[in-house]
Amino acid sequence: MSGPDLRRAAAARAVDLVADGMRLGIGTGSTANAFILLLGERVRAGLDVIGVPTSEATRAACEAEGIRLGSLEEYPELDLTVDGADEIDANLRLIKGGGGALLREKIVAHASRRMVVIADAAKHVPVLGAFPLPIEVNLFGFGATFKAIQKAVESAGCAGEMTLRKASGGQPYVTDGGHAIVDARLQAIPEPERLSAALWAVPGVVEHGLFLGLATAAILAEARGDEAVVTVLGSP
Ligand code: ABF
Repeated sequence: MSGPDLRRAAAARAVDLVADGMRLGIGTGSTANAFILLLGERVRAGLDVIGVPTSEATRAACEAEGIRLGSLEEYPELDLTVDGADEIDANLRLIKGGGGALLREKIVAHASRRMVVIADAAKHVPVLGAFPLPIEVNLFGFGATFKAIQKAVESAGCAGEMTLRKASGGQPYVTDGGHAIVDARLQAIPEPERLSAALWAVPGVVEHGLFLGLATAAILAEARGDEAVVTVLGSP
């Protein structure tokens, strides 16, 4: 049982939640891509939905599958968002943004009545933070913002190394929104709400990858022998 099989198993359960006429937030990443492929099959079989993509990469993937797309200007309220995550805790708190799409992902999730996370069960953790927390920043005044982020992190009882994310060519990574990302390697985030509030208080921080109170369910797939077993947390 490979990673792609597990992603497909979680995505298949999520596709079953999609009903005709829904306005759907569509996530980013390899698990979300598995969902997009399965959704494309349903659309070609007659399912009528409108998708709002969370990244330019997802827009392209949806277009390739013939999924009708709209925007939050046209559809400010969505029925359901299906997206991946980097970490998920027992309270459905998430770290997202390893793929760099956290700002659009959070805007879309916030506009949705329900947000269902699809993931490999290995991403279900007792405490968030082993995965580096992405923090999206405006590059103006970066030196000052970086220092303020360090202080904010300490004030929330966390510590660790922080680095400006680089693209493969070595230049700073640029998000779809034209911002940079600081990755905070904190190992553990004992109080995610406290860290979230502290980061939001820093003016140059555009958004961070802690998704708190947004996910309503998580569909987690794990291998048992030759089978993918799917567990659902929360109410999908
Ligand atoms: C998006 O893609 C992100 O928020 C998260 O960083 C990543 C998960 O990717 P994958 O599904 O490829 O593991 O959902």
